Amino acid sequence: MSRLRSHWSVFALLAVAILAFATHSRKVPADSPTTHNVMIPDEDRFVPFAITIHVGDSIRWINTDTDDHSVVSNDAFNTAGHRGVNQTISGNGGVLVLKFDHTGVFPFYCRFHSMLDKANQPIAPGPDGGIQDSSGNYGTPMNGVITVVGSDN
Ligand SMILES: [Cu+2]
Repeated sequence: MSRLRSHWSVFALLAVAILAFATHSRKVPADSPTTHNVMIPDEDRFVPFAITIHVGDSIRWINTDTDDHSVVSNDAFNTAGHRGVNQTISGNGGVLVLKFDHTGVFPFYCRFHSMLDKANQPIAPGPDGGIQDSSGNYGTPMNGVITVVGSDN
């Protein structure tokens, strides 16, 4: 093979490799829809507490506790859609899936383990509400927050 032809085949091979890489990269966009799990363990909490997802992604809440829990949206601060959510997730494997098509913040509570007013706003834990432990102290409500980034569909 001549020196010139050899250079050309190396160039052609490189071009094919770059093209294949570029095509492959385009087929796996960063915003391909994903379903993220938020677990409820054998305790009154959501894990993770805070999660950031992309527009078009879904959240799947899975209740592995023996008690029922719920997802209630906070209307005042909910900019990510799904206003007025009030869904029970049964104990021992209950599941709730919500898809998010808008950017924003979605704070949510469990209505059984938070003290909420009529507009689903949390009321500060205290003598009038909240979770009271055996020693009489009031703890934080069971809640979590989803931040949706990207561009609105
Ligand atoms: Cu709960």
